[in-house]
Amino acid sequence: MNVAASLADLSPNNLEAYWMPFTANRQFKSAPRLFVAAEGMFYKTREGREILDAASGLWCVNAGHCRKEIVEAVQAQVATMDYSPAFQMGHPAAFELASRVSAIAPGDMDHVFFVNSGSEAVDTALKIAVAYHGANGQGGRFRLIGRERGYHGVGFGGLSVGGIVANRKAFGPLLNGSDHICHTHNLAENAFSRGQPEWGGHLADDLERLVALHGAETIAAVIVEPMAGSTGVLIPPKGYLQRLREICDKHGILLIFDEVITGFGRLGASFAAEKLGVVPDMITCAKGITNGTVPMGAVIARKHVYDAFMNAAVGDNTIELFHGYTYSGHPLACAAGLATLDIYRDERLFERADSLSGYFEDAVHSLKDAPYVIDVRNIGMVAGIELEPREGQPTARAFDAFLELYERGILVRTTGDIIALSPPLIVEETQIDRIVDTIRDVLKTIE
Ligand code: PXG
Repeated sequence: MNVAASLADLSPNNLEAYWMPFTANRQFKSAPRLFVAAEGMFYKTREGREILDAASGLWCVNAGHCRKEIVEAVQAQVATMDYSPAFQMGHPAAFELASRVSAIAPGDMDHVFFVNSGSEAVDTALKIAVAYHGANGQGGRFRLIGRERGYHGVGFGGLSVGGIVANRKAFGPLLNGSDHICHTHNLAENAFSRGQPEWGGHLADDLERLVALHGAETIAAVIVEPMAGSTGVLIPPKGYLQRLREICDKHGILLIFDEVITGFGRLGASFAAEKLGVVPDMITCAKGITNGTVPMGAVIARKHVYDAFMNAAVGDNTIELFHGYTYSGHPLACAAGLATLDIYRDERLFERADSLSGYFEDAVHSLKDAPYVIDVRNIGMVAGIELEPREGQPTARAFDAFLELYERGILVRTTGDIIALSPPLIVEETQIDRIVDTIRDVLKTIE
């Protein structure tokens, strides 16, 4: 294969120019891990080893790798029309994809703004929220509320509402007026919960604290991940999201669900909002919208949000929202998105995820007695296995487990001392067993 041949002579010096994102560059370049091909549930490494993908790449390849229909759709599109201007012009696939996405979104979430990543989706949704209130004559609502241990990408908006200290602390003052409610993670109350924990729904009331502190009339929106992925699979306690919705309604605050990870089947339904029965005002999504094949993200907005902009703009030629990207609704991304949605529908992958989640739950909870395991938690086709940190060296034990699992042919994601599993929704039961058995063996061998 050409790619493999051209990579075969990579020496460490050739790795120097690429400044890798969210990666220990020096560690990586001293012992590189390079993928050169992928198919179905597997990656192939430069050395020719097969690696079982228990992470859907980075939570995005929900239908498995290199799906023929998606590959062919992208190939056909690039040969027909490479690019179409995103502003003041359109192309049919963007309209069709928007209709298809809104059709699987809950309630009246029937307008879709395309972007190119989860970070852009978040910053777009935050801007829409502030401008929405302005359009409704409430320009005093500028505050954006996130949650501790939230991850909303790496733009300044997403960082400001995000709650991961390592991501924030190097970047100076963030957005004025951003604040955070408390997170819901509590091992003392909820360790080894299966599905949504019983304890913690009341933590949504922390939003009332911020309303009392700042005044509701200054708050534009609250953004949360229905299930927080990046900080280690934090599952919403029962009643928590419902309560957030009630408090937002009471105070006229928009509720945004960041479904970059939970969108497109991960929890066993189109969106977490659908699965958990709470309709936000906006959903941000990315990743699984194109099965990770071409970068794309989107903001899905309820009718009242879109209508506010249409009604406020004076004159038919007025641009209603001064926002967008050169590559919003890129033809290749739209082609990939349409082919991806076809696969999700035709193979009933969201339903498959739902019906497989019980088997997955039993399998991951069998790790309860494995060395160092202090919690196992799961929802849909996601699980978090939390390890006791090594004394004085937080994250080191999980990173060692990650490296050893890779040596044994399994790709997982680790964050802090948590191993996160989110396999493609086509995963077989025997592959789930192999993932879990290998984790158990690895935990017996690492310190
Ligand atoms: N919001 C959420 C909830 C995310 O999970 C983003 C926004 C940003 O998306 P982009 O496309 O800008 O990266 C994300 C991304 C991990 C991991 O290991 C998670 C993400 C990305 C990479 C790694 O948990 N989530």
